Amino acid sequence: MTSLLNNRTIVIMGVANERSIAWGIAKSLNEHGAQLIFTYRKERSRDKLIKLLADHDITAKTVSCDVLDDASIIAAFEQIGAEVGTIHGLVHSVAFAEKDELQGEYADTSREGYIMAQNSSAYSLVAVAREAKKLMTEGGSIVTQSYIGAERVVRNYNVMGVAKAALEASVKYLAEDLGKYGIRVNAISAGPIRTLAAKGVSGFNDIMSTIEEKAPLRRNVDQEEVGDATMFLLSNLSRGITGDVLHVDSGYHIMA
Ligand code: NDP
Ligand code: N5H
Repeated sequence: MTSLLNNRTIVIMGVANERSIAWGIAKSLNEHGAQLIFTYRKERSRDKLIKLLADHDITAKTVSCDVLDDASIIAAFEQIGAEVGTIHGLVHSVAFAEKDELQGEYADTSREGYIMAQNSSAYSLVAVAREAKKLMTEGGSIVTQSYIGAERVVRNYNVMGVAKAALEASVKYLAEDLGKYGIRVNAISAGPIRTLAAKGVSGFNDIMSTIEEKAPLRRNVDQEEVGDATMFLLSNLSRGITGDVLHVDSGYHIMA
């Protein structure tokens, strides 16, 4: 395997279990020589992470971070700074919306549900980018995870679509702010992948079938494909790319 990320330290947020997109990313970054640090919210996620790391012979620190809490974010990045000094990359693979908001009409979204989705899924990128920047003293690359529901109306995605639209706009504004420090900010827009967050959400199976029927590649994507594309955006190979959204979706987004 190549060493595209040798001597790069990268923070990964959002591994809940082996199915997480963030875990697919972790495997790719590890294969390419990166030193990894993980943040988690729930103790259950930390326990899963520790087992996954042991099973894959990866040595990495795990740090607690709830993206709804500024003090927790600041403490997490202070701890990361104390451990490693400089970081070169950040993977933001975190989102949350209450289940009731992910069905029925968007018009029925509650104020609390709207704020929760925006806070967890969009503002969280702004807050963590600000802290990560302090540790990116040699430049860096930040990558977040979006979905086509940011661009078009996808049934049931509702409040999360509006949060992802804010996330993608934040990618552009952050790219402009951080570009002068040699820090790039991009998003991946992944096709549907069966993960814990996707579990039990209405319409997920139908959307997977639609991709098999309509996407140019006539198949769904997996965590490894998103992992490799994220690795590219974190590596020097993508050094001229910032403020962009790269679709890893079997080409589905080009179809009418
Ligand atoms: P997972 O359930 O594996 O990951 C979601 C993660 O979000 C969990 O690790 C969870 O941590 C974390 N999280 C939620 N709220 C918080 C919080 N307040 N603070 C810290 N962490 C939090 O699902 P995915 O891998 O599917 O999701 C990762 C990203 O990919 C999300 O942004 C999602 O929108 C996006 N995406 C997913 C697609 C899919 O089809 N699966 C398609 C396109 C984009 P914990 O459990 O510890 O709280
Ligand atoms: C059109 C669709 C299907 C319908 C909408 C799904 C939206 C999913 C996104 C959010 C992140 C799911 C979510 O927050 C679920 C929670 O209410 C309940 N689950 C949890 O709390 C679990 C335990 C934890 C781990 O989850 C989180 N989030 O912390 C979209 C799909 C085709 C694609 C998809 C699933 C996109 C996406 O953004 O994830």
